[in-house]
Formats: sequence, structure tokens, C-alpha cells
Amino acid sequence: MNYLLSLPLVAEIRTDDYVGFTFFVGCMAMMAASVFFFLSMNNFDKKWRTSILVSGLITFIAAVHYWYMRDYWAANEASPTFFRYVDWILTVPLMCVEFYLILKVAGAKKSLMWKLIFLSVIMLITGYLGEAVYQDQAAIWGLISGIAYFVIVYEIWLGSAKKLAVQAGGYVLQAHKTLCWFVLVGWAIYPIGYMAGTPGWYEGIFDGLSMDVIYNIGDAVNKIGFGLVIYNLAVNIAAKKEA
Ligand SMILES: *C/C=C(C)/C=C/C=C(C)/C=C/C1=C(C)CCCC1(C)C
Repeated sequence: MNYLLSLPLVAEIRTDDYVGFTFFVGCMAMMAASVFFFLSMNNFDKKWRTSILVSGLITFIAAVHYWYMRDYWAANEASPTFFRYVDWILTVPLMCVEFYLILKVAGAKKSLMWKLIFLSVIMLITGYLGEAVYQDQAAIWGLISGIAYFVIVYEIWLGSAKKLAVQAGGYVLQAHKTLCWFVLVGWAIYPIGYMAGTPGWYEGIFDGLSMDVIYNIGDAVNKIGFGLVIYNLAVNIAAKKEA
């Protein structure tokens, strides 16, 4: 029994542990963003409240997972792959829901939402298989994942989602475009992390980069950024109504 008492209550974090650092900062940023989105919800019309609620859910789910990942890293100094992908499988489909919610004004159908969700789930499951289960074949699983990613990019940039955004016009079109850039550039951070952390033809290119630091930066940029785009859209529309 007594040996338990001699264990430190809080793991020591080295000053050059950038993974540990980004897990702590990421955790706090996700918590702060969640409080911000939840508390600002009631400033808006019912239609936009759901979108902001979903923004808050995305950062809140991430905050809970970062809480665990932060601890896991501090205790084991190993990638918390399981928690990482559980977080993504919940939050990435919610980001697809955000596209649907803002395009509903132009008559977006649920089928568009399910299509994006389906593609995102394929992208994440194949990524998990390459990262955690069949590491020897990480390159091929990453490629399949990348194809699903490109179909999502196509759908929102040029496909039916784009057409709806153009129909909606104004602030909705503007927000849709910004979200499209997040998916094209912000989400492209993840395959870089994957290549830095798995074996494959790309070995050597990303030497010295830490998969977890890259994923943590990607999460902060994309989850909080996405939420702020939606928040900004609601603010703009509310201001237009008052004017
Ligand atoms: C909040 C979490 C987000 C936005 C996570 C996004 C994750 C991706 C876009 C992951 C993509 C991947 C590829 C395109 C190929 C390699 C495997 C993945 C899963 C890292």
C-alpha cells in the first residue's frame, strides 16, 4: 500500500517536451473555446444556435480527449493513438454536420450530410488501420485515407455543397469558402503528421518532426478555427438584421 504514497501526484514534464507542452496548451484552449461557444449561443436566433452548439460540442469533445491524452503522454511518453482516433471519429463527422447546417438555408438535404460523414469515417478508419493496426502497410492505408479526403475536398469545393453555397450567397457563401480553405489547408496538416509517425516511402522527408505535435497544432487550428468561422457568420447575419 505504502508505495502508492511515494508516487508523484503530477508527472514531471521536461522543459523540452514539446509534445507534453502542446497537449497541455491544446487541452486548455479546447476548454476555453467550449466555454466561449456555449456561453455565446443564446445571443443568436434559434437557427444559428444549433450551429454554435455543434461548434462547442466539437471543442468540448476534444477537451475531454485532450485531458486524457495529456495524462497518457505524461505517464507513458507514447502516442495516445486510441484516444486520438476516438476524438476524431466523433468530432470530424460533427464538422461535416456544420457544412450541412449552414447550407440548409439553400435547401441542403440530409443526404449531403451523410455523404460527407461517410467519407470522413472511411478516411479515419483507414488512417487508424495504417497507424495502429497494420503499420507495415501504413503507406497504402494512408493512400486510401487520402483518397477519401480528396473526395471530401472535391465535394465541398466543386461538388453539390459548392452549388448550394453559391445559391445561398452573401455571408453563407463567404463562410463556406473559409471552411473550404480550412479543409484544404488545415486538414492537410494531418497527413504530414501521419507521414512523420509511420514507416513508408516518405521516410526521411519528415524526419525530426513529431507526429503528436503536428496533430495537436492541426486540432487547435481546425477545431477552434471552424467554430470561429460559424460564430462570425452568426454575428454577421445578426448585425445585418439589426441594421
Ligand atoms: C479535429 C480533427 C480533425 C479535423 C481531424 C482531421 C483528420 C484528418 C483530415 C486526417 C487525415 C488523414 C489522411 C488524409 C491520410 C493519413 C491518415 C489521416 C487519418 C491522418
